[in-house]
Amino acid sequence: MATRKTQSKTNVSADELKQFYRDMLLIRRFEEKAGQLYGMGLIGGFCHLYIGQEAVVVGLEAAAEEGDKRITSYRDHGHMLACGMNPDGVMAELTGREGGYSKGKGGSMHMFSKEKHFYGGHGIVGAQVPLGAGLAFADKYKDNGRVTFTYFGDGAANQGQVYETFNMAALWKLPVIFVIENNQYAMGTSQQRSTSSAEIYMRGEAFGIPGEAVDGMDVLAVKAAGEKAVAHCRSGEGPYILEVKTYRYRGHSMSDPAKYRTREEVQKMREEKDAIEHVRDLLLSGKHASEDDLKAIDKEIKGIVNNAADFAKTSPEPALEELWTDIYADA
Ligand SMILES: Cc1ncc(C[n+]2csc(CCOP(=O)(O)OP(=O)(O)O)c2C)c(N)n1
Ligand SMILES: [Mg+2]
Repeated sequence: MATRKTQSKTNVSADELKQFYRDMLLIRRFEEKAGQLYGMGLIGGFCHLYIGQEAVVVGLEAAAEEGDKRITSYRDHGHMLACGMNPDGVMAELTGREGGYSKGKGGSMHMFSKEKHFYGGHGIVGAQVPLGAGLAFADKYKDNGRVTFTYFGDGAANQGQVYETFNMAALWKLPVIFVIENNQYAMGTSQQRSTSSAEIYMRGEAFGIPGEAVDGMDVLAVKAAGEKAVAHCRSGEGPYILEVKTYRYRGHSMSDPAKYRTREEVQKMREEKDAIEHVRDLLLSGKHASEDDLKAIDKEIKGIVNNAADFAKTSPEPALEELWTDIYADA
């Protein structure tokens, strides 16, 4: 049984380190902008920000190959940006405009990209887990060597359908990586209050699924663990569980009063564990980049995010006729 707890390191080039910095910063700045637009009343409905968790998707995308699939929950903007979806289209979907990924009719939790193999955006907690196994089943059937990253939270990990999925995925040796993004909270409920065993990565033992816990604030450790999981799945050995220990800095959603944890707890994480600061330090201390190099990246990202916000404000609202498209009934 290969269940264990590691904090692995990997050797990366200066260019890759810069790319990690850039990709994580894009998510952070995009989410900050989304938060601002929400505050201005330009985004309606639910909006769950990913700030703090950036190293999870950026590290795992670095372990993925073209054609691999990903599916996640409602906290999904980071996953979309990390797999290369266009920030303009994501932001315009948040504001409910025609130029959005779902033509302005889906919003934050309902975006998809066939081109980037991104299968959503799911608002029902845990629902994406069996769907992710289904995607992997199709790949196994086609024998195409692809792997599916199925992301879900620590709260979702207590759901029954997750274990029905583990059973079938193990039985059929499906090429699926179950990525548990353990940010320590499910809405306002801490892991200590909701979860009998803190070692969620061991939850596959009964099914013979190996699991591993990873420091999710360290993008290099996430990438290394991702590569191991991908190699396991691609070799036909079946599913793998990665419990990625992370933290969200913002509330559960934009309407969260955040009374269940102290400001000091959040501040401590930001100061001591921030994933972007970690890579920034590695770049500067290793002399792989100068302050000016990083400023140039910051400026480039600011430009991309400002353009996305402009696009999201100026793209028109969907036409009335769009009410009758993309629906099951024949209008
Ligand atoms: C089946 C179902 N039950 C309850 C909810 C309400 N709900 C939305 S998010 C959430 C918490 C999920 O926490 P976690 O899985 O840890 O993900 P995180 O929000 O931390 O990313 C709950 C209970 C829901 N959307 N679906
Ligand atoms: Mg959680």
